[in-house]
Amino acid sequence: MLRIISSCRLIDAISPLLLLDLTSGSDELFPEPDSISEAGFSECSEADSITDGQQGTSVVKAYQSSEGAEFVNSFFTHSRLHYLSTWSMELKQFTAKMLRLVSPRYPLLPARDSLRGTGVRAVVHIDLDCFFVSVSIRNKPHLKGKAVAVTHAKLPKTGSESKHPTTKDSIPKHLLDSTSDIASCSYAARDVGVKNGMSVGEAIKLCPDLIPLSYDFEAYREVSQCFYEILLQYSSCVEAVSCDEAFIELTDYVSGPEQVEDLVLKLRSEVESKVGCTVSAGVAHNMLLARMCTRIAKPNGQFYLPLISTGNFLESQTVNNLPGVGYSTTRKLREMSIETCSQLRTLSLEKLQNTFGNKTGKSLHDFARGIDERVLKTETERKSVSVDINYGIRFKNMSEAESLISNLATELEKRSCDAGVVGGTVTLKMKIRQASAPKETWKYLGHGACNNVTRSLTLLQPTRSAGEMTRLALRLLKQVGPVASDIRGMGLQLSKLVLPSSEGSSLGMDMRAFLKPMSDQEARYVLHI
Ligand code: DCP
Ligand code: MG
Ligand code: MG
Repeated sequence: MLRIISSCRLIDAISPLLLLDLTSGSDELFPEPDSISEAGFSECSEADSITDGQQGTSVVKAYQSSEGAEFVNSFFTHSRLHYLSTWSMELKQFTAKMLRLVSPRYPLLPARDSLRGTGVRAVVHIDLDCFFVSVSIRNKPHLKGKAVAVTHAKLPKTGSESKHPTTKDSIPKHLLDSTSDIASCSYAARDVGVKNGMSVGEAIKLCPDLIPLSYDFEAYREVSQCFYEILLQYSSCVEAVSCDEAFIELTDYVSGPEQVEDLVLKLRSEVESKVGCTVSAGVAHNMLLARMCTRIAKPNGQFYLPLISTGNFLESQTVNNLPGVGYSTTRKLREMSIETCSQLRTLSLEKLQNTFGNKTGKSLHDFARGIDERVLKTETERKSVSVDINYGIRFKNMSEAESLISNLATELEKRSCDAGVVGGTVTLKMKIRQASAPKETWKYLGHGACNNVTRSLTLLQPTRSAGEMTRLALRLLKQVGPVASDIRGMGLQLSKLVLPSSEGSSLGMDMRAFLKPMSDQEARYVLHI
């Protein structure tokens, strides 16, 4: 039987259709992993434009060689995608390390008593509700339940919430035109159609009372850390996904569905009481279904899907609810008249693989049937270090592109040093305006429709020297030979990572993470346990 539990409601035996109605709204609930990749070279990468959408008042201005280093600095200080990808990597490393060092608060049950004995898993996907907003309003109780959004846009001042415009006609035109995006919005804002990732202009038309809040990156990082510290006390099998999202496996800690639900309820209340933000969870027998269940559980709820109800559950799901199915896959499937998982099941594996390639085709085939054999990834291995900018690039000539490459290489050297690695392959990534795309992008200083071009060189000796990486990247730039004014984004990446030879490059990366001295934060956590 399907069941929703939230802190204020418990609904038994509810129909899947009704469940979907309860949660309709955002389709950004499960951003595909690459939509928060710092590279931003994904379908929805326009998200990192650091602007309030008004010419001349953007936080980061167009690149100029004379201010190249400051540009790069300023870009990364304001880029939320940069923070998100950095945190995600740090939290993966923290989780992997702590899992080796500490035991969770709850003892494993003997195999015959635990769910493991039954062969059915209890996988939990957990995600904080409107994370940036929740953190920002923790100490602002008067904003609870209101339509609030976190954005760079300079809407009427925070703190004067009662004074800001209440009708569409009284909103200044520049705000209605603002292309700045909304990183996170409250559920009250979602009720009137506002979504994460929407432009402020669009959002304010739907919700003239929208209350803007600025970013508080330090607080987000702090809350994430605390969130993970709590998760690690519930299981020795935790996969960090992002700053507000993780999988935890409870198979060895519970003997049946009721126990799972109780433990998840306990975990959620602990998160809420310790970090002051609500969290939702999906529980199922595999990662795919657990993730899909969280969507239904939101906000501030949990949703448990018994194995026996899987078929019914999938009947009601549209293909874009499947993790990893983004805009272009959904569109391609729609062209084939496929909108739901049950329709997807009518396509043969062969047909799917011919259309989408072997890997994606197989995933689509399995996911449509609720099949997912993945186990949680508790170890992490860093594969690359990169620096990418896809905002504010409007070069007048090639020497500006060359100067950005040199500044990116300096930043890449710094990041590689921080990560303690050198790399054998240097890759230059570029976003180049598509011939049909207008020169003036819809989003001020955004990248618009682009072709992504990457070129790599592999070295005999691994490096992280800014000078050497610049030299190689300039060679690659010459190979591509783009028109300077068509370049809209540039990135440098170092891969085939090894330890610098003085530290013994025979060790694997995760072994290295283990040997690294504990940070204060990690030590605090271990002591706390
Ligand atoms: N985020 C962002 N830009 C993206 C994706 C995410 O700024 N492209 C940030 C803002 C979100 C946070 O990461 O608050 C977590 O992302 P979620 O997808 O979990 O979105 P929310 O937590 O805001 O909402 P939900 O309740 O749907 O999880
Ligand atoms: Mg979230
Ligand atoms: Mg999330």
